[in-house]
Order: sequence, then structure tokens, then C-alpha cells
Amino acid sequence: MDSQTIVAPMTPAGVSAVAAVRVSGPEVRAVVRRLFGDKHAAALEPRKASLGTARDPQTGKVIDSLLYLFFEGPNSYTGEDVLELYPHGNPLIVRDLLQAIRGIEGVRLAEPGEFTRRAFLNGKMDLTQAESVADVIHSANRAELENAHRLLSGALSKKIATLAAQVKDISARLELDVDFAEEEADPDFAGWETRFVSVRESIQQILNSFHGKASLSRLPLAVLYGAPNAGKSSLVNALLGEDRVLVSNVPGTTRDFVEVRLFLPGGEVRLVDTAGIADRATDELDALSMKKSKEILEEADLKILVVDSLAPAGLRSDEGDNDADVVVYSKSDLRDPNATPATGASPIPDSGLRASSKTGEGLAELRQAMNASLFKQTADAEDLWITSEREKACLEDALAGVDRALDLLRNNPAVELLAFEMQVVRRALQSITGEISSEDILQSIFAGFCIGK
Ligand SMILES: Nc1nc2c(ncn2[C@@H]2O[C@H](COP(=O)(O)OP(=O)(O)OP(=O)(O)O)[C@@H](O)[C@H]2O)c(=O)[nH]1
Ligand SMILES: [Mg+2]
Repeated sequence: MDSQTIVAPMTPAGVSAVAAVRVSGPEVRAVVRRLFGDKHAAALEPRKASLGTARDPQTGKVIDSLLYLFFEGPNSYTGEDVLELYPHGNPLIVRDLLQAIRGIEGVRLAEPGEFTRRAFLNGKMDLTQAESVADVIHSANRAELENAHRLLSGALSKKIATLAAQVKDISARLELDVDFAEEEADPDFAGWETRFVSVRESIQQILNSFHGKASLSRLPLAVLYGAPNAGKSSLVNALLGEDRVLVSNVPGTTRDFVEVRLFLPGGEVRLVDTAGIADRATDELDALSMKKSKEILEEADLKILVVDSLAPAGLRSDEGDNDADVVVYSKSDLRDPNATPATGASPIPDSGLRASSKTGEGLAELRQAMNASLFKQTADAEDLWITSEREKACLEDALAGVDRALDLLRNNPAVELLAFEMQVVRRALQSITGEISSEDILQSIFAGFCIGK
């Protein structure tokens, strides 16, 4: 392994209260000495925060006064000596600090994922855990995040280890049979089949759990639509708790669709307010607005029809609309609960959701309905799924090996061949956790990480 010391920012470029920079490798103590002076280096204590003034070792110029933490290898994230520095979150400071540290002999900028790669190579985590670090950072919803945390804690590693032990045991018995093949006339093939089938089922079960990753850049999309003046924009503001979009009593207030981000218990969603869709366009601009509304509606993961609950019977936009996933009857505050068609408005169907942007009635129910249809319900603590294409491919290799073994057993039982296939299966399982890995595999895993992780 390369023994250079690496440095990278852990926080994104930009202004913030505090930024974080990480250094890992044999030169960490030298970095402390060069930045803060001999006194600091001599007093360096693991896991104790220190306040110091960092100076550029070349010029002596003050970079920042900052807090830093030292972790002594192997008790650190990477397993090496690690230094974490927390300067003020000014990009100029972070840049100067990085420059100063990189200028120290034996130190270079880290590659993407290199800290985690070192953690793997130093035995701090296996490959399923290393891969889940990226999942923890990039999970686009709560269910994914919880799964990523389970993966990070080694839940999959444990499953794979159990499976690999089972296969190892089978292999050992097969090897015995190979040794005694000449003497023992008839190995117990029926017993083998049960064992193979059990391994096959376990592999298949993990394989079936595979889910791709939801992407943060493709958050679920909920679209509010309905007749002009129905109260769509008011509903967006009420859901957000702030006056974000324009509201007025003039039908046709919203022209272009407006997208906002809304946090629901399950995660973040894109919420789109559209221009009202009328039976007939009043002018060319109106026709264009309506066209755009219909286009974005096509892309929606959840279509929320907003119906003015005061609209008179026969003119209500829910009549004849079968496309909506959720129907909201707006302005419920204006509706006398006891009033019936006396006011001219149709009754609200039992399945409909009454809501008022003025009083807040029904908003919690609407959020809940959106959450339930846009997010996988939080699974129980035992539930686990794999997210890595690489792990999936390894499991498929393992499964293919077991299938070949079963095929042999049924058609042409030869102990040597069975033993060979079991070795293939075992190797496939071992590559999931990285017990067996290659430079190419590590390269492809960690290249997808961010710098500083
Ligand atoms: N009392 C009451 N008035 C509401 C409610 N929701 C909307 N309104 C009023 O209804 C009118 C239309 O509201 P908007 O939110 O602009 O309606 P819209 O569906 O976005 O209309 P367009 O953009 O024109 O399609 C405004 O005068 C709102 O103040 C509500 O829950 N209660
Ligand atoms: Mg509007």
C-alpha cells in the first residue's frame, strides 16, 4: 500500500460556519508540528480537541485560528494516524490550509474515496461496509438511509459470512470424499442435494432483495393540478408554511409551473404547482400554460387534484377525472359543515380529503397521504436489501455455481467437479466482502466516492 500521507476537505466548497479538512498517514504528527509548532506537536493527545493558530510553514503567515483533533492509528477511521482540522468555513481559508498541508513533504491530495479505501485495506471495514458509506451519504430517503446504516453496521457482512462458512463446510466434506473416493463406493448424494438447495435459497433470498438506489437528483415528483382558482398555490404555501408562490382571486394567477422542495417524514420530494386547467383556454398564453401543466403531470409520481369544494355541482373538476391519485377538496373553511347543496356545492365524497389553506385543516392528512404513496414504508429493523451492482453480480456468480453443482449432482455426480464448483461459489461470496479483491475492483468502487470520504 502506498504510504503517502493524504489530505482533503471533508466539507463542500462554499461558505459555512465551520469547514473540515482531514489528513491521514505517517506524516500526521509532522503536519501538526509544521502548522502549529513544536509545542503543539509535543503535547499532541489522541481524541482531545486543541485550539491552535495554523501558519503556513513556508511563509509563517497565519492561516486561521482553529480547532483540531488527532486520532492515533490504528484507532482511527483509516487505521492510520489521522488529523481533523476545523477552520472557519471560508473557502479562502480552506484553500490556504490545503495548500500549506500539501506543501509538507510526504503529503499529497487524496483521491476520491481514498480514506475509506485505506480503512478497508487496514481492516477497519469490509467492502460491503465501505460501499455502504457512499449509501449513507447519498441516500435519497429515510428508508434507504436506514438500510445504509444497517449495511454499514455489518448486517450484510454477517449474512455473507454465515453463508460462506456453510459453503466452506460443504467443501471440506467434499474434499474428504475426494480423498476417500476410491474406497467409498457410493458417497451420500441425496444428503448433498439438501445442502446445496439450502445454500441456493439463502443466496437467492439476498439476491431478491436487490434495489437500485434512488437518486438525489431524481427526487419523487408530486404535482398539484386542477381548475383555475381552485386553491393550488395556496395549498403549496400552506404545505411549506411560507408564502412562496403567488396567490390571488384572479383565475389564471399561476402561469408557468413552479417547483418547490418539500420535506416529508420519508424524505424530500419535488412539489409542483401548475397553472389551472380549464375546459377552454381564454387566450393563447392560457393555452400554453395549460399545455405545460399537462406535460409536467405526465411525469408525476403522484397526481394531486385540487377541487374547489365550493364549486357548484356539474362544474367541479373531480367529476370525470380518474387520473388523480389523491383528490383534495380545498377551502373547507368556507364550507358550512352542515350545508348541503343549498349553497350550490356538491357534497364531498367520503374518499376525498377536506383541506383548508387558511385553517390548516387536512394538511397533516395530505402530507401523510403523499408520504405513504411516495415512499416505501419504513421496513422493520431486520429488513435488509443490497444496493450494489457489484454485490449483485457476485451473488449471481455464486448462484450459477450452486446451480452447476446441483446439475452435476442430478446428472453426473463426480465429487471432484462438485468440490470445484463449491470453490467457485466460495470465492464469489468472499469477493462480496472483499476477502478476495483486486486493484481493479477497488478502483471501480472508490472512484465513485467523493473527495474527502
Ligand atoms: N378561505 C379560503 N380561501 C382560499 C383557500 N385556498 C385558496 N383560497 C383563495 O382562493 C383564491 C385562489 O387561490 P389560489 O391559491 O391562487 O388558486 P390556484 O388554484 O393557484 O389558482 P390558479 O393559479 O389561478 O390556477 C385566492 O383568493 C385564495 O385566497 C382556503 O383554503 N380558504
Ligand atoms: Mg396558482
